[in-house]
Parts: sequence; structure tokens; C-alpha cells
Amino acid sequence: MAKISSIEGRILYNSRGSKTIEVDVKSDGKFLGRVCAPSGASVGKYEAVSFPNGKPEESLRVLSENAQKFIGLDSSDLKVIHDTVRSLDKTNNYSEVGGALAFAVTIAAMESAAKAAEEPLFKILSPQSSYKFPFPLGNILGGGAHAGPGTPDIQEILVCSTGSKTIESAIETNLAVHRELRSVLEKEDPGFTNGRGDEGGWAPKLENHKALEVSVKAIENLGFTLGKEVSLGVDFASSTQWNEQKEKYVYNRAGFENSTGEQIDFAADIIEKYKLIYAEDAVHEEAFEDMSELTAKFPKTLVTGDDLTVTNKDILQKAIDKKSCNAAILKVNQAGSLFDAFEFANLATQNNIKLITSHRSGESTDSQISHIGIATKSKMLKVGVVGGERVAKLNELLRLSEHDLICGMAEI
Ligand code: 2PG
Ligand code: MG
Repeated sequence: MAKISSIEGRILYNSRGSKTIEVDVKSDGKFLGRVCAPSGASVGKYEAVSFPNGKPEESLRVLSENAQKFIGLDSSDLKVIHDTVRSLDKTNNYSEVGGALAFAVTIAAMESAAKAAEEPLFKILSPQSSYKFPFPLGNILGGGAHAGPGTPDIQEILVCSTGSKTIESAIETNLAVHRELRSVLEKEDPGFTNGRGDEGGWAPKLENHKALEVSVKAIENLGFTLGKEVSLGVDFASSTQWNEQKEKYVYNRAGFENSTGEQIDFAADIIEKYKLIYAEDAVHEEAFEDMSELTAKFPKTLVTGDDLTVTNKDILQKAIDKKSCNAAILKVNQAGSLFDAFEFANLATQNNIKLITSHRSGESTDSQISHIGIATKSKMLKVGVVGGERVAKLNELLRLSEHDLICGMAEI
């Protein structure tokens, strides 16, 4: 059993240039687990607070004042590490220590334990006799909270190479579609600057449907049939459009408003027309009943909760009871600790809710989430297509393809 011998943190920057924290957990004086916390731009109302009063320095202060409490703990005992973080913060949203601290400490401890055991992280997280690769799901065109004026209101158009038999082919195909889309956009708009949003998806001045049409064109130009070898997904991130006072979805950029009924039709039309394999947050984060309508209507699409379920097991239970989704995003930092996220993952799996392990728009170059996606039997891994902080996760999958225990792709 490896014991934690030191724990310390520092302030670093994420891919958006915002301050974040990194935590080093060392076991037996030499096995280093190092994790830098990500952060979101389209943040769910009920997700863990990243930092107390928005200040990473506060999280660091709490860590250094309490470091002694972690010394001597078994670094592979996730529950004990989680309980120790919890002893510092009894709030339900980690507002006193920060979800980023809970995230970094718990994952870094497990990474340190994996190194001590000379095993890959995914195996330490969940010992199984064999594993599958989740399908990479990547942002090819972005708007909403991830890109500026003129871009689509919907946040993300995603690609997934569902026909690929290997992880190498799945990654390569996503990259090819992203590349081809650039050519399509340059033809469409000679003034296109090749600008990209926070997650590496192109950020052209196009309205929602046009953005989807050019994405289809890129797929077809490469000789693929939409919905067959290669499919599209959309993160509507609809809470961004939802205006509580008006009780309407306000599409500022395209210039229209949707009532709740119209929003369901708007989303359903997009799911049908573009044969979406994946539809995330098609209605706002508290519209559980409206999500149920879409889930019932589209059993073959992953009708997914992100802001809806915020990696919170109590909220997921509500979504299960109301049949609001058939898939859910797993973002560890929405939950706080890795232990919390695994509780969520277990509940999802027991209830046949498919998991999609996901990055945040403000990321680090770490790649532990690739292991978390494999360990939780996620069907997809939503980590982008290009950009150093996105490719880091994909490259880790490629390294892991050398591992005998991982055989083939997940069944969606
Ligand atoms: C989302 C994410 C990641 P953010 O909404 O799904 O794509 O964005 O991290 O900004 O919440
Ligand atoms: Mg989302």
C-alpha cells in the first residue's frame, strides 16, 4: 500500500488563460500524481463551485493549511481521500474548498497510486478483465458561450466516427472532417479567418442551420454517408438561450425566440434533419419534462443531459424517474471529487443511462479523463478534435491502444 507522503498545490493557467490550480500528490516519497483542474464557460446552475469566492488562491490556502490530514493515507483509497476533502467542506457544492480542489486532489491521489502499483490509471480506477475505447466525440464548429458574435447560437456541432472499428481510425476521421470543414467554410465565405472557438471548433459567422449544413457537406465531401460511418451531434447548451423572465429561448444571433413547445420542435427538427447520434441539453437545465418528450421520441439518439444532470447523482435520479434522458455527461469537476463522479457513473450504468465522459471548455493539457472514460465504460469521450489541450486526451488514447486489456470500441 502506497502512502501519501506529500501534497501541495500551485496556481497555473487553463487553455482560456484563466487561473486554476494544480495539485501534486506524492506517495512513498517518489510516485507523483499531478492534476490541473479545468473549468467551464457554460456552467450548470447546480454544479460544484470551482473556487471559494471565485478565488483559486483560497483553495490553495485551504490545501496548505490542511495538507497534514492527507499525509499517511493510502493513496489508492478513493473513499478515504474523498472523505478527507469532505471533512474540510460540508456544503453540497464545495463552496468552501472549491470543486477544483476536490477534483485535483482525488485524481492526483489515484494517479500516484497507479504509478506506485505500476499499473495504468484506468485499471486502478476500475479493475476489469477487459475494456473498450469510448468513441471520441469532437467539436468541429462552435458558437454560443464558446465563440463571439455572429457565430451560431447553438454551442457545439460535434462529429463522431461511429463506423470506426479502431481508435486510430476514429480519431483520424474526426480530424479529417475538421480539416475538410475548413475548406468548405473558406469556399462559403472568402473572408473566413479560420477563427476557432474555445474548444478548437471553427467559429464562422453562420446561423444555426447553415452551420449544420456545412458540417454535413464536409462529411459527404469525404465520401461518408451521414449517420452511417460518421454522425453529427449537437450540444444545444440551451440554458444559455433560456430567459427566465420571458419564459422563452432567446436566439439573439439568429434573431428569433422559442416558446418551450417551439424549442422542442426546433430541437426535434435538427435531430431528424441531420440524423443526430447525439443531442445534449436540447432544452434548459430545469426542463425535465421537455427532455422526456425528446427522449421518448428519439430512442436511437443519445439524448444527453449535461447542465440538466450536472454529474450529480440526486439530480440524475430525478432525470431517471422522469425518463428525461438516455445518456449523461460525466464531468468530474461538475461533481467535485472523483468519488462523487463515480457514484454518478454507477447510478447511470445501473439504470442504462449511457455515459459520455467530457472535457471542459477551459482545459489543461492533462489526459486523466481518457482513463476515466475507459474505466467508467463511457460510450463516448467528448474531448474536442484539435488544440494542444484536446489532442493531449486523444494522444493518450493512442498510447493506450498499445495495451492488451483494451479490446475494440464501445457499443453505442
Ligand atoms: C459543455 C462544455 C464542454 P463548458 O457545455 O458541454 O463542451 O462546455 O465546459 O463551457 O461547460
Ligand atoms: Mg454541454
